[in-house]
Amino acid sequence: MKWRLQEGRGEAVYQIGVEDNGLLVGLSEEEMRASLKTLRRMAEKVGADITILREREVDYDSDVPRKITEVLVRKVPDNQQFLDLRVAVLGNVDSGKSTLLGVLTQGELDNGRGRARLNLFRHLHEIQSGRTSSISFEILGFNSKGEVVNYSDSRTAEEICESSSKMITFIDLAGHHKYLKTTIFGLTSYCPDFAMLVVSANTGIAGTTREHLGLAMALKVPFFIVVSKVDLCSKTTVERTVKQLERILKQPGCNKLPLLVNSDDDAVTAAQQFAQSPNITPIFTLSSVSGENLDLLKVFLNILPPLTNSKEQEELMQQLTEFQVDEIYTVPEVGTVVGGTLSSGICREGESLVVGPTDDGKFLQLKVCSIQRNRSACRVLRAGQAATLALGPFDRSLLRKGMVMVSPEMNPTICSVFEAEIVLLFHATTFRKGFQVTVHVGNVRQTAIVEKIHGKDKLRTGEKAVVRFRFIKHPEYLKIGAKLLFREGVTKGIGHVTDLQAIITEENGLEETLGPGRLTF
Ligand SMILES: Nc1nc2c(ncn2[C@@H]2O[C@H](COP(=O)(O)OP(=O)(O)OP(=O)(O)O)[C@@H](O)[C@H]2O)c(=O)[nH]1
Ligand SMILES: [Mg+2]
Repeated sequence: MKWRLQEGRGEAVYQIGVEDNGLLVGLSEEEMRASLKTLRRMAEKVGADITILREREVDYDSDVPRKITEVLVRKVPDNQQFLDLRVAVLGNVDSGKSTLLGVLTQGELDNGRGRARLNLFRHLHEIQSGRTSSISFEILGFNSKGEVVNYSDSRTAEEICESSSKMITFIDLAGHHKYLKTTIFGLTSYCPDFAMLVVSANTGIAGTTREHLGLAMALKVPFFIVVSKVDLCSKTTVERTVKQLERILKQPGCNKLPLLVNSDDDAVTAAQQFAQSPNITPIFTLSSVSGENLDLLKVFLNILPPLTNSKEQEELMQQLTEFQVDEIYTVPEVGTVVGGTLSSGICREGESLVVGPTDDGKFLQLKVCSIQRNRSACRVLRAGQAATLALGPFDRSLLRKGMVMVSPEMNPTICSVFEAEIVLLFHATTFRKGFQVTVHVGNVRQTAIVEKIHGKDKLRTGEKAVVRFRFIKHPEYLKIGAKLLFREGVTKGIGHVTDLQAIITEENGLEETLGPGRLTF
């Protein structure tokens, strides 16, 4: 059990009544009771809790009924406060994203006129217009028994963290086309484990839905779908929307296997299969006003495991520290604070790091004074975790989004010029040299100019090529292999970084050199 918990990063599902060779023999009631007792004792020994997920009867040659029981065993790893998952929320404007998050995280149903989302809005203009424009984070906890922990019984985020053994951070994004830049930033920079696409039952696939679906697929973020507002329309309309979704998902370009969730049992199956094969796309149909089927989504979220396994996680933690700066604030009496994600290594309170690149390609020294996760203090941050770091008196004006904070020994490569293998997804006319696009790579977002298209003078929709880009403002920290997305008006493309023209900074003798021997400019 210890090993399985470690392998599953703190979670394991046991099937009782299934033989090692997969034969579903089932157990009689008495045998089951004894087995569960043993399992409970084992769990107690390693400090884990168990929850029964579901029971089913099996057809086995026997007079007494025999059952199979699936049990979730959960233990928060000793070096961690809770299990942690990030879910980005996508979907067209007004599809009900913020409302659903409001209902999940506050524990009170919506009135259909936007009451539930009020707690999530950050700006006055959002309250007035009812539209999300920036990125906000909402937390939903589950305790070790699989019960929801949210603001309905906790007053602060700190209390929620304390009582939870699993924590889901939702990244609420904007649906309106006008805020697409911010939405893409949310999807590329916060490294979500999953995306939840919300589609309103009464409108079906409309507005930015297709675009958001395309983004999740292009960035390879496994997603599930929530058809919302089922209280507003007839059963037939809901079915029509589900059918429409299923059709799109099954198309050759998507190649997904839709899985409609109608019962607790389906929700358990969906979570387990989804984790094994991200091609499966669970679909929920629910209402944030009547609360119909909301429980199924909660069952699913409680079981949903992280996709990276413990070995990958371990390897990431062994690497040098690298923190992506996504947000910058000034907090009275604390000073400069940055928000973002630790992409590798670990970061401790009091640690010295360097931040950059600045406009002239430098990295500056700083000290991490304190760390907070979900608004509560935390001494050690581990790879994959999002947090805010207080930097004390460090001058805020020297920072910008897209910078990285790394260990001083890392010697990060920065560049203004890089090459990427791209596919042009859509373009109205032709894509050629001299074209300017907004490039998104992780938390980096900057306008770049197309300097060269290798082997071609122009590119049409659907074509592939290796393209050389030059950032127009300042150098950035990029890594070979990083996923890239670019856009300008209707032009869109995806790809990955294949080579960089590294800039060596002043300390090393100020020169622009070629990449490590591969690049021919
Ligand atoms: N009847 C009904 N109304 C809902 C439901 N979910 C959301 N609404 C209403 O739909 C409207 C839009 O909801 P929002 O949550 O703001 O939509 P959003 O997807 O966050 O929109 P943007 O942030 O602008 O992209 C609000 O008035 C909600 O009260 C639902 O399940 N049933
Ligand atoms: Mg919203």
